[in-house]
Amino acid sequence: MSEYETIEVRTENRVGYLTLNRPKALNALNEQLVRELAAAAIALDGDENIGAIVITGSEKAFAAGADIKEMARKDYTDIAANGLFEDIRALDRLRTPTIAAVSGYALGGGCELAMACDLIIAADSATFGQPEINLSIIPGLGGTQRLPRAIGAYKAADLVLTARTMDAAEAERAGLVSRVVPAAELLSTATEVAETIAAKSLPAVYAAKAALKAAQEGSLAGGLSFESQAAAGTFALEDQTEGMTAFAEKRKPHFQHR
Ligand code: CO8
Repeated sequence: MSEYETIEVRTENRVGYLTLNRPKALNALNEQLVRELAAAAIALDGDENIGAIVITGSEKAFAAGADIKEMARKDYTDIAANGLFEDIRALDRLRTPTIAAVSGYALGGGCELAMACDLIIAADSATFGQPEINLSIIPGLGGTQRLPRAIGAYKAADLVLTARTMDAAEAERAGLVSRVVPAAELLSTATEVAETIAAKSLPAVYAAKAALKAAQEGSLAGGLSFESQAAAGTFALEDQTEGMTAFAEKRKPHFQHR
């Protein structure tokens, strides 16, 4: 029996797959799901044989938000004192690249979960939005911070303040989505992207991800300084020698992830 009730976990070809599995609630995030997702992601991140993590849902819903029925009972003091879904921050600390493979609804906490990943690959059926304002709450899992960084202040304000949603094509034009593919090709494309990343030198990928994250978080000067240190660090890798030797010898590199 799986140790998790609300997600499914499998691994194949150096890729870990985490599938949200609360179909009756359109994969709405509850405390148990977020806790299980974080625990499974941390376990995959600690496995040297895993080079990329795919997070996905069902055809109808990546995740239709936080679980409104569970949240309805909470008041300010509950959330201020105990937090809510704080385990989701674990995704920010992963060294391994994460890919959200989004089909159907990615709303509220679902959109925020996708944005907590490094890449977002969307089916042409995907719908993104932050409709929290309709419930008289606001995004609380990163939406007001990551959406403006991804799509710009004015488009983000449109989504967060009016609750309107974007289809996959608009989300791609706006820069929220890495690639849009026909729904039937979503998982095969996410797998191809994940396996491509997982075949690279793992420590070089860690360095690239860390430098990309620095671009989201700090000043340009701080980010450039971080990048130059991280880039210098990749020259300490055995895989750097192998990668450059293989290029000169016109062959494929054999990375040892060292
Ligand atoms: N929470 C709980 N249950 C849900 C949710 C949800 N977010 N979304 C759907 N469901 C349930 C429905 O209640 C329904 O259950 P039942 O069959 O028992 O009635 C089942 O899933 C199927 O849903 P629908 O019948 O509504 O399916 P439709 O295809 O008609 O509609 C929609 C799909 C448009 C996605 C619709 O379900 C919807 O609008 N859902 C809510 C979307 C939403 O508002 N999301 C934002 C939630 S708030 C949030 O995410 C805040 C995060 C930050 C909190 C942190 C604070 C600190």
